Amino acid sequence: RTIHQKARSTSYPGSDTKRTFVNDEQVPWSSNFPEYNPVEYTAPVVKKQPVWADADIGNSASFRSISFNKVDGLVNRQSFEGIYKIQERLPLNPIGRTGMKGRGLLGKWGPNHAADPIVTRWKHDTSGNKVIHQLSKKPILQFVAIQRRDTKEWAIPGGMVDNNENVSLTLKREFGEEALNSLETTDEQRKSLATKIDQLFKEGTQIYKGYVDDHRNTDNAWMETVAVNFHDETGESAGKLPLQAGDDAGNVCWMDIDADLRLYASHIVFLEKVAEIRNAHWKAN
Ligand code: RP5
Ligand code: MG
Ligand code: MG
Repeated sequence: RTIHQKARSTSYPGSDTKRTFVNDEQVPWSSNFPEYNPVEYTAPVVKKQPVWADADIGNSASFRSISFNKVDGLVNRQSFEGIYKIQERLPLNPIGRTGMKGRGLLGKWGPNHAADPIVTRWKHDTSGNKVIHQLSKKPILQFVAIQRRDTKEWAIPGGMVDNNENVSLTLKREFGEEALNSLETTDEQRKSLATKIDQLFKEGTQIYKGYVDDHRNTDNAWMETVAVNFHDETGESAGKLPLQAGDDAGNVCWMDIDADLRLYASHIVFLEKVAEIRNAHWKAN
C-alpha cells in the first residue's frame, strides 16, 4: 500500500508545533533511522480528557486499563490494517513514521474510527438528461461534499464513530448533522429528514475500509474509516434532499466527481473507486 503524505505535513492543524521531517524512505518502521526523534504533541483539548478521549499516558492507572488490538468495552481498538505493534506501551501507526508522537488532535491512542457516507446522483441538465463528459464520454456523477470548518478543504461529510455506536448509524448521523444540519431543526423536521435518510441509506456499497491519510495522524494515533456509497439512480430521493451545512461543515453542495478535485485527507481515493464501480466520468482521457 502507499505511504502517507498528509500525515507528514510540517504544520499541524491548530498548533505551532512542527513535525520532525521524515522522508519517503524513512516512513516504514522497518527502515533504519536510529536518530529518529519525533516532536511530541497532544492538543490541550485532548489532554482535558473529554468523553471521546483516552487517558494520558501519565495517568497511569486509566492508561494501563486500555486493551489495544481488541474491542475494549465500548471502544473498537482493532485496526482494519491488522494487528498493530505496541512499543514502549504505545501503539504504532501501521503505515509508519509521521514525525510526531503523542495524539495530536485525536482522542484515542491507536485507531480512531470514522465513517464516510458518499451520497451520489447523476448530473442532469435542465431538460433532465444525464450530462456526458465531452472527453471521457462518460456520465458525470455528483457527490454531496461539505467544506470543513477546520481546514476549509472540501470533503465527504464523515465523522467519528461514537463509543458503542454502530457504523451504519454513524453514516446516517454524520450525513444528517453535516449535510442537512439536523442538529438545528425542529423535532418534526428532524423526523421527516430521518425517514428520508433511512430510505436512502438502506442500501449501500462499501467502497473502502482502512487507514486514512489524515493530517491529524501521529505515530501513536491515526484515523481509519469505513466509506460507503449510497447512490440515487433516479435523482428522486437524495437528489431532492434539502442540503444545509451544519456542525463542523461550513458549506455543502453537489460536486462533480473528477480526478482533478483536491479534497481533504485521502477522500479522492474513495471517489475514484465510486466513479469506477458506477462507470462514471473520472478523467478527461
Ligand atoms: C477523515 O476524518 C475521515 O475520512 C472522516 O471524513 C473524518 C472524520 O473526522 P471529523 O470529520 O469528525 O473531524 O479522516
Ligand atoms: Mg461531524
Ligand atoms: Mg466530520
